[in-house]
Amino acid sequence: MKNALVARILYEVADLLELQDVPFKPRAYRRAARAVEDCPTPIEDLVAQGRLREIPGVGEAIAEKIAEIVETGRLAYHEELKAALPVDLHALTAVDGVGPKTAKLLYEALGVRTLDDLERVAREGRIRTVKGLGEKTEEKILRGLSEARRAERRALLGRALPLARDLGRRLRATGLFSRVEPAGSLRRGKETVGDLDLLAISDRPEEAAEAFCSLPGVEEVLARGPKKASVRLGGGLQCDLRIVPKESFGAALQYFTGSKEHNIRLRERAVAQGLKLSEYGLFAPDGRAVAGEDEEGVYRALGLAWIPPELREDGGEIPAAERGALPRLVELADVRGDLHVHTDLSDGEMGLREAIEAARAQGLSYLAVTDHLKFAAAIPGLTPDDLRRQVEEVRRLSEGLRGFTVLTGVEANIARDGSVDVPRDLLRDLDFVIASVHTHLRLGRAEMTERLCRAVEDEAVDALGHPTGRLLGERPPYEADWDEVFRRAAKAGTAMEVNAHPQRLDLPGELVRRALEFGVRLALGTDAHTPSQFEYLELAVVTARRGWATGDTVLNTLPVPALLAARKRGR
Ligand code: DGT
Ligand code: CA
Ligand code: CA
Ligand code: ZN
Repeated sequence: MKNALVARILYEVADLLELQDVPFKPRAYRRAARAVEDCPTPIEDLVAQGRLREIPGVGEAIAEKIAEIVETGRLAYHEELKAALPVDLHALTAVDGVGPKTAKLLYEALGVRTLDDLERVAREGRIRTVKGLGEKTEEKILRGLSEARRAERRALLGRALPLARDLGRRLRATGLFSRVEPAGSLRRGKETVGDLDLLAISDRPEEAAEAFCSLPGVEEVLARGPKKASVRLGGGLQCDLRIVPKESFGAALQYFTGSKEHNIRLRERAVAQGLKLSEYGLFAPDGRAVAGEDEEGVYRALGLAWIPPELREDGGEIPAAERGALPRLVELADVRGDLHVHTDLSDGEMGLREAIEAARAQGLSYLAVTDHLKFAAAIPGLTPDDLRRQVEEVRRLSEGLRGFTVLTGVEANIARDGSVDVPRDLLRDLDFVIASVHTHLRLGRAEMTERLCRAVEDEAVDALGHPTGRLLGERPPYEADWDEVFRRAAKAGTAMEVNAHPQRLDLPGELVRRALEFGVRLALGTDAHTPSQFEYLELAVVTARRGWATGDTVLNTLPVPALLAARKRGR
């Protein structure tokens, strides 16, 4: 799968064009880059099938360029543009506070080409000496650097999952494997993964390893053997494949799923029972295998219910499994609707009808249109009049639909003082109101806490959108007293969103768990801006599961009438 490579080059082209003050084109390249990045189908398949034009934002010119990248691994046009600014723009602009313009200034004034260079000049206090930049920028860059460093080494779950699925499909198609399953942090649904771990059974392990090492997208073979093979994929991510015998598959799956902390606890438990647990099986003192072929058997022999991988973080899951008190976690199939969707009336890339079709294709029976309200002249968003027209259109359209409901809604902004800009006269017509922070992200802890509390206590607000504001690999969560926010949200009856965007996954799993302890309910939202982004829903579900969420804590497992009644404003 070469989507990451293609997206990266297109993003750089956009940045480079922008630096030359070329109008319109940067936006077009960026849009195409985002669509390729978000596209769960391998881009090389679309090229081969002549289907590139199906991707939103990809016209003839960009389609040709994508084909060139897929075929040759590079783009001549990109290299021409790059001659003027020979720096690692992709890595540099991943740092919060560094856009293309800043990268250019830093290159011209200080010769910054790489993240290492950037870190050096920032630490030496030289960024503030550059004309046009200042102490504030320097501080922001220093803060952003550590996040970007972490991201450099880890991949977003939302990008890694389709990649791993594609590899799995290709391996199965060789006919050399009787089983291929994801393991590691990927299987646990961790928000970022250090590498992809795959586990397989094969009768012909030598050939199987060979097939793995020659998959498209493999850039370098790090190890090749009949038990373990390791490759580096384009984009830098490593993938480990372990081939194990059928009789120890369950033990290996358990072992390589981890987490390490969970495994340590489990091994201690085995030892206490006079057993030995390893990746090969669970063994009695006489060497007899007690379990190993399937994972359930391993847990059962240790006196435990099978533990969903998302819970295997040594967070009390083992005692709960012992008592038979594991929660029945929410599942993708339980979710009936999407509570956060953007259309082309604000900054989305799809029309309302397209959104409905895509949501239906995901098996959903409703969605809430939650376009942005305009809060700054330069940012796309709805005026109150636009919103009024949209409400009417949604009502009209919804009447003609069978088996699908479109809810009206809005994503409002939380001002610095915690007030929310929903047009109050429209409130009765809005089925679902999300309020999110989009400005003044760096307030002190006390001020941010009060701001969020005031917003969740607003009678108009049904859910707090992407509550912590984190952008994985780019910026940390806001400073806030989350216990206080959850306590007051629970009291007010306001839900917390679990935003499914791969870079957000917000609330994060740990905070989902905390919020649930306070009795807060969850609203899962894809934040989809394009049709293919409805597939992100799974990521919100996995994140909620990591927070021990059951189906009844999630608003959108409810059918529409029950959902409307369960909202704060329905009570
Ligand atoms: P990652 O790749 O950093 O996102 O995290 P993981 O959890 O996928 O870690 P990884 O790839 O190093 O190893 C995969 C699993 O193998 C890990 O979750 C648990 C198991 N494992 C690896 N090393 C050890 C170890 O030293 N002790 C134990 N008990 N388990 C280990
Ligand atoms: Ca791993
Ligand atoms: Ca690994
Ligand atoms: Zn949104």
